[in-house]
Amino acid sequence: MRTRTQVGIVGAGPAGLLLSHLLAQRGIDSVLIEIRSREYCEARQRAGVLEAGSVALLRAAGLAGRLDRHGIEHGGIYLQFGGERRHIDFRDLTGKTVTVYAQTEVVRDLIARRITDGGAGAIQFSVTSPQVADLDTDRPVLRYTSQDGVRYEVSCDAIAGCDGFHGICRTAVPADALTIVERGYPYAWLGILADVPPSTDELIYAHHARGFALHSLRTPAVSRLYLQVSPDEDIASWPDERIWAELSERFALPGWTLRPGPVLDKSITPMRSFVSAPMRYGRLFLAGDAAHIVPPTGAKGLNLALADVAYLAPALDGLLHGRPDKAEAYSETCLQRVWRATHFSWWMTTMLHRTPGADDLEAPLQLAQLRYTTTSRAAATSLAENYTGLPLNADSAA
Ligand code: RFL
Ligand code: PHB
Repeated sequence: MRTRTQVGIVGAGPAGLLLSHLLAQRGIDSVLIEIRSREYCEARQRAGVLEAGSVALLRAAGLAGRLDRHGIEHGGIYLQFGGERRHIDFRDLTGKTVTVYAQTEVVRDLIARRITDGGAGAIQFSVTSPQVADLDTDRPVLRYTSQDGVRYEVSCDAIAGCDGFHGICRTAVPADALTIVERGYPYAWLGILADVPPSTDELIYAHHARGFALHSLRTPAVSRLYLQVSPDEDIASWPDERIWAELSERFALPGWTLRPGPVLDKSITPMRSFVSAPMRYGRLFLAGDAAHIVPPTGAKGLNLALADVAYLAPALDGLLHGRPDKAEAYSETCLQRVWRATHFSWWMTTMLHRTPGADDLEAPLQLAQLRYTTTSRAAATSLAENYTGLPLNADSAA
């Protein structure tokens, strides 16, 4: 079946969902396709920290009803190293905060709103054989087979590739039109969701001779914790008791105990830095993880995805109405922010993780940097400014 829309969007993660909402608010039609089911998208455990700018963006887009009720504002983080736990006070250093609100909740809110506004067909879940073509023409094409088996060919003015790191959009660009920069790290994160109140009032990032650990949370009753493990680690060799024992050891401080509880979800995530540039090829615009990946230590991935589409929506609006300047600036504008976050995430990651087989220099350098970051107001402010987020491009709020 041949149909027509203004913007074809591939992927119903945070980037694709927010883009379709921002376009609808501007009176622009989109078709949003997703290979997974709604239930899968709503259950996938991922990020938990929203920058102040991301919260402001969701509020301005009328999407913050539940976020404002259930999000937990945090005014800092702890850095733990060498037997001490030091607080970095974001409010004092920058006047800004972050909000703990799970990506699963952001995605649930966005899906519910798109379906309320656009009807049950606003998002095509569980599609198969998605394809994009004719990207270097002004009528790019999106093809897919719907859940009920109908093959669609959608003629578009532009296509947004919001299909994450493993999607089809980036790989549809001729290889010689992209420059890819990538580094894999020799460690991974084993993450758990636990049905137990957090043992801390703010996130703890812990440096330890046995490897990094992070104590985060989802709600006052649910904790989220991570352990540095080897990238080829078999999750079967990590029964719950072993995970809690290892976490307790890495977070240990006199007079403090980690409360264990039932594990609700368990997974291992590899870590990489990846940037593919430019973020545009003809009428295809890449956004979020489709174009760039950061290791999760800086809590930046979700925030970058939201920032990309906050700029992309007005850029596409302009492109469709004879004002292509923002579309032309899209890639460069986003990449500046992406590279800042790539540096910050790399810096946090390499300061806190133990490299297997590292020489004797690594740990003392890390400890010196951690001590400096927690005792120099200038150094602490730099961390706080990057963690709470640099301002969105001025145009993006328009
Ligand atoms: P997503 O969320 O991967 O969504 C892409 C969607 O596209 C679908 N898809 C396709 N659909 C149609 N056709 C195809 N061919 C398709 N191929 C794929 C997928 O099913 C999916 O629904 O990308 P998006 O929207 O760019 O969002 C990016 C974020 O999800 C990601 O950057 C963050 O989760 C990263 N991240 C964190 N970011 C933060 O800002 N703060 C954090 O605290 C944080 N913690 C994390 C994280 C990521 C983690 N993992 C698991 C990678 C912690 C972890 C453990
Ligand atoms: C999380 O809560 O999932 C989380 C928090 C901070 C990070 C990464 C993940 O740096």
